[in-house]
Amino acid sequence: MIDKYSPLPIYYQIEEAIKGRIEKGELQEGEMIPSEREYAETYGISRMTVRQAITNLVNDGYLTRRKGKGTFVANKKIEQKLVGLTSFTEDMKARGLSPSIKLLDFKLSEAHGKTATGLGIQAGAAVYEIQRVRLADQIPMALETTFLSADLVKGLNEKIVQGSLYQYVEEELGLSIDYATQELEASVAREAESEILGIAKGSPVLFIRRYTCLTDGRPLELVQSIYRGDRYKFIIDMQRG
Ligand code: 16G
Repeated sequence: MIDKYSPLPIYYQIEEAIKGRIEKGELQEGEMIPSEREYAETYGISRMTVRQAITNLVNDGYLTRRKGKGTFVANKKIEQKLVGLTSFTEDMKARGLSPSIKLLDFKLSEAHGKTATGLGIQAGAAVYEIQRVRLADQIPMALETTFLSADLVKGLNEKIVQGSLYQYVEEELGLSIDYATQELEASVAREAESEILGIAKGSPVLFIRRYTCLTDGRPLELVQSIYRGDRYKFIIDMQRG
């Protein structure tokens, strides 16, 4: 209920009311919320005030606006803690989601420039270049391009990379994965990426680069991933001192 005499601004009270309904599940993911006019009438306030509340909730990621359609409850993002070195398959399973893969490209080519340097191999040496869409419960989450030294990751084929790469590396090849360095950058989806990920062109995405090493010091992989900004959220715990 709105309290016009409260020191809390009315738009804030509306925001809290809508948030509360989302948290209680009275408004479900993907559901269309009432229009500005309906809210204004229900609460006896101006549409401007409602608009302010809705805009704040859109900016905070609780709601999404779809042009010409209305405003909807946003999908809950996958929260990924940046601790420990895990694979996509492990991350999804740990959440009770079912991981799957759509293989877009699998090729053997020659390493040059940064790829060769990054993988610690000679220019011209053979590399696998794999492009995979990573899905959780059938929803595309990320587009991943992986480079691996063909000499190190032996016997790879199209079937294997439709399952967990880390599992193959550890269980089949007996290699021991040690650490990774990861960079995260904000970006927007280009046309091809947006089609693959099922989002609008220009949508926010996270561009991630991972460089992974084995315990014997050999570089295992160079990976470039594009994660959907509307589905993913990375969390880092920090300790002072
Ligand atoms: C994650 C890693 C990727 C790794 C993959 C292995 C990020 C940004 N990337 O997607 O570097 O190759 O896991 O997953 O986290 P898999 O074992 O399920 O194939």
